[in-house]
Amino acid sequence: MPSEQWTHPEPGDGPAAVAAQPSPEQVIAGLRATSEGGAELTQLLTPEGQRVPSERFDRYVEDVDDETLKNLYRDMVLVRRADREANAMQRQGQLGIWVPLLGQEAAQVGSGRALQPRDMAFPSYREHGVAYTRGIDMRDLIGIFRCTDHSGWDYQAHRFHPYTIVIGNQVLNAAGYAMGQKFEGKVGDEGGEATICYFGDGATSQGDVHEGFVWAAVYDAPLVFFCQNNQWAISEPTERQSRLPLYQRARGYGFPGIRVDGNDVLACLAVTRWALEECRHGNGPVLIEAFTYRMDAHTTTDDPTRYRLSDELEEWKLKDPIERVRAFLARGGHADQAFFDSVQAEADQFAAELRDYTFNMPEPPPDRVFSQVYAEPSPVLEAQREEYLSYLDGFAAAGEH
Ligand SMILES: Cc1ncc(C[n+]2csc(CCOP(=O)(O)OP(=O)(O)O)c2C)c(N)n1
Ligand SMILES: [Mg+2]
Repeated sequence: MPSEQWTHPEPGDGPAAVAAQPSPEQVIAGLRATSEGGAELTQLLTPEGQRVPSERFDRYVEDVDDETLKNLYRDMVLVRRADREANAMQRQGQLGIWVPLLGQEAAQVGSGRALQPRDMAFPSYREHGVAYTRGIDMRDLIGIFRCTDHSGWDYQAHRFHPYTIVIGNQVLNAAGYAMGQKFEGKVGDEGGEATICYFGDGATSQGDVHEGFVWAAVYDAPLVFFCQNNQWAISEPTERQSRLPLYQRARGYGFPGIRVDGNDVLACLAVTRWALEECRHGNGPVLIEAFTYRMDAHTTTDDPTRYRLSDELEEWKLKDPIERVRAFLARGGHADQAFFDSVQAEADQFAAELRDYTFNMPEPPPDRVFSQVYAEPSPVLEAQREEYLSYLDGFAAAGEH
């Protein structure tokens, strides 16, 4: 049955909603369409851990020796372990919400490790792995999800902007920032600066993303648009975003687009290095579509069993980003069991520290919202602060009687 006939029901169990549900056959037909990246997928490491030579991209990972690859493996294991710990902490009532990155470790670590310290990154809300590569302590990140912080890091120091929840909005910010880099003459040679902007497949339907594409294109801004196509925008599949592969959209704006295997850390590193190099030299922007899969729920408030079959997840488990590096390292004798055990032990320790910190995180005073909005206090804000504090005092006084 053609996919045009698919509709997605509003929440509810009425007959109309049930009739609108795709049949398992329709879902399986869609599965075939979305689980393969197609011939255009750039891949350097197969899901089985075989190295695939690439005439175009091998030169971008020439320096990746056994030690570097082991470090990339370690990065991904640590980030996944922290992600799983945070997910569990939300279930235990310690976090208000968590946004899992499970399955997207290679896209995030590979692209994040391609950046130079001077480059700027604009994330959405799932980029914990990129944050880690920018030197942000996971403990500083967790406050957002415990609702004690809006953003726990100095974005200038880390060259990593605060998380953006409004879908696609950061693309405009990144386009403006990258135009600034261009205007200030920070582009033109090997030492040039570039910006990378992360967003999802669903975000490509937002006006902000299109506007960002247009501005960046016509000003040749040094901007790498890094779209993590994890196949889902909450419950909406990619067929509801685009009739053609997302990377091909770049052509309509006049810049190159490329699809990379987002579960292949080596390919993500190589392709992002290439794209950044293009940007540094003034040949930006570039769109990268990292073809990957969100293996967990959209957030801890979501239940993916309502809208997708577990077959899909099972299929993507065979393409796990960590397992293929492990297979490559083990098969080639580049790493032994002691190495894998030590990484696991380190990851457990990393998670334990995150848990310990979260449980003992100091609660900010209630008037903090007034002290961290503007650089300078103002009489109006000060009056509001006083009013709020005396309002809270009213509860304390009432409790005494
Ligand atoms: C402007 C706006 N509209 C709607 C939402 C609600 N919302 C939050 S996440 C999301 C889906 C985003 O999907 P995608 O861009 O694929 O990113 P992913 O979550 O898969 O990483 C939506 C619609 C929002 N945050 N902002
Ligand atoms: Mg998505």
